[in-house]
Amino acid sequence: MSNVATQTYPPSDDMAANAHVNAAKYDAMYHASIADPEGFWLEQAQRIDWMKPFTKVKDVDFTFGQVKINWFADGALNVSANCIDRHLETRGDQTAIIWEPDSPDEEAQHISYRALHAQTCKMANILRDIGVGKGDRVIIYMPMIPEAAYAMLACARIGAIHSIVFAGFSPDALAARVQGSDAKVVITADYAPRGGKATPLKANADKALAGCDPSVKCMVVRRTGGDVAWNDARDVDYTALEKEASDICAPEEMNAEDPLFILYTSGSTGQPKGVVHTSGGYLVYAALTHEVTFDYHDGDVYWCTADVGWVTGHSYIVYGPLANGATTLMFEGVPTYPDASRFWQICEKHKVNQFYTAPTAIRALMGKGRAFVDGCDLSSLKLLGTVGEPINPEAWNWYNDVVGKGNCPIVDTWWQTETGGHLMTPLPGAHTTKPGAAMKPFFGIKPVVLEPTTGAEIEGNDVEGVLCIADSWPGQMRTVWGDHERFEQTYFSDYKGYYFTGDGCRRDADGDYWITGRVDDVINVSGHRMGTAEVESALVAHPKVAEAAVVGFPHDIKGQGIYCYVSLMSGENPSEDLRAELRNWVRSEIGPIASPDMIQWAPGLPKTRSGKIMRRILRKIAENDYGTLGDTSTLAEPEVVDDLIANRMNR
Ligand code: 6R9
Repeated sequence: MSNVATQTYPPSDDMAANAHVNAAKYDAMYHASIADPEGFWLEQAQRIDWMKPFTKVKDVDFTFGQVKINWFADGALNVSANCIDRHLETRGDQTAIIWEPDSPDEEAQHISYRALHAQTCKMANILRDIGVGKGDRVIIYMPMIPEAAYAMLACARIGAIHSIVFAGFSPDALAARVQGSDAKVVITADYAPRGGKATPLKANADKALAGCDPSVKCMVVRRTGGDVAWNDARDVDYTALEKEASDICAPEEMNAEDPLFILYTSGSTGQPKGVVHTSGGYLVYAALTHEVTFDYHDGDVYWCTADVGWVTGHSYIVYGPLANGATTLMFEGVPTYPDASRFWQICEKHKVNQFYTAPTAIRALMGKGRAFVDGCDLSSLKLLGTVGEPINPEAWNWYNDVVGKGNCPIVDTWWQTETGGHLMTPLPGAHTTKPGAAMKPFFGIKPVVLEPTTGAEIEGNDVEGVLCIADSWPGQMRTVWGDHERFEQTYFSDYKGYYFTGDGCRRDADGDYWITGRVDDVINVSGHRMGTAEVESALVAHPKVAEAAVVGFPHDIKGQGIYCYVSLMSGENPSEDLRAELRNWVRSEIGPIASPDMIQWAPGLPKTRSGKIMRRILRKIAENDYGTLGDTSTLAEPEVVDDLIANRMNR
């Protein structure tokens, strides 16, 4: 991807005049946030309601071996009360959530803040009744229905820690997360309608729970009313109980540093990590970034197309928008059902003002042609956002021209599950954008570019290296659930004294930032993070597979595709049937998002003499760029490379 902008886009006069933050204000606020973080965040923390005020803003140590991150640590609050109760007096009848179902023939719902309060309290009371209390873990495995938001907010209300598992994950992946977080309850739905098909979520949960502690309860929301198996001793019928449940539930007083949620995400090694976010700092950061990045104003209708199974859904469908008293749209379906105009139909129908999606969706829709967009009235749109992976300039330009008609600033927001909210993004009233650039650090963020091998800080502009952050911000993850050592090892050991993002970046001649992609063994498939090690361990769990190595390769729509090199057990023969079997195997071990795009039979894998797989070489072959393999003389068996090149699949 090129990272030099041919054309740049300054803020419109209207944006510069009316946005929350213009260029001068950004400079002043950014400077203040770096010069005096305590003063800056003390002031910003006033945007939420505290049950007990804090006396200390920040208590942080990034030193490897003694990493601690605390914000507003002796304050107390309740996140659900901040997202709901405090809005009741001023905007009780305002729509909090617009819910758009999978099928356009089903009616959309408008849920007011008052109704959101009642529904959240009911869910909270039902959870309490089945024994969930402060600090207990609750797994949420749900379609994109309002009850998913009620479940999140209900947990927050009673101080339970939620952990959402994307509904596209397999029973095995669900079971691993139930066990890893030692959850008391799984909240699910009978079925998850998506793109006209219905995933049997309850049946998946049944499979997962068969391998978990028998005390784990399963609470079921009736979404379609379809048939499900029922275990009276374990299953709880939410839809039946909801009718009788009380709609009043006092919010629990929570410490600022009490965990709000755990979200499992892929790393470069082994099992997914449980990223832990806490209450006070996370909410302040999600709310501030939501308001400033999207330039959200009272009365706007805001839509983020993510799923609540990902961090984007946490921060920018639920917590950030609701803390700001916004109207946030939740969509159950997919961009191409019933056809490729669905996103734009929804924008027209609900008069969406800010629209936030992923480059992979933009590329897929771009491929369907502009007629699907042109048929819709998109005049309500004021701003467009992207997240999840680097956006290629072609997709950026299409988004800008065809969707935004040249009138909507594009905010390319770079951040991670670990960061809780945006770390780098242009601000619409302040910054000239460049297609493909994440541009500027958000308030309080000190990005540094390091030389990858020495870790020395690279000063000046027009430089490239690994991206680290020099100091903490309130939305930062606090630990890995149950494994603080792994937290320090993953993020603070490679480059001492810094938070290591795992991304590479370039600071251009103007001092603007471009994210160049992961520098570790994490690949980004359709904006979803996937550890290559996870796919490898799924493959080698198959009885016919001896060894596997997985790398990413450039994919037109997905950004990166999954390329697998597989060595079979001796006596096993490669075949198309076996290929299909392995593909299905990985889908059932992890989920459809991990489905291999290419499986190459590899009689041998290139290894160093010490037995380490040379991924650099495998990446080159998968990229069909084997002319520049570099030095292969340290390989134990250089001839395996010739075989892999001869039989490469991506030509
Ligand atoms: C929010 C989210 C994080 C990784 C991150 C980076 C990539 C996200 C990006 C981007 C370039 C952007 N990424 N946004 N790369 N430009 N605007 O996506 O979280 O699922 O944890 O993924 O995604 O590589 O490190 P998560």
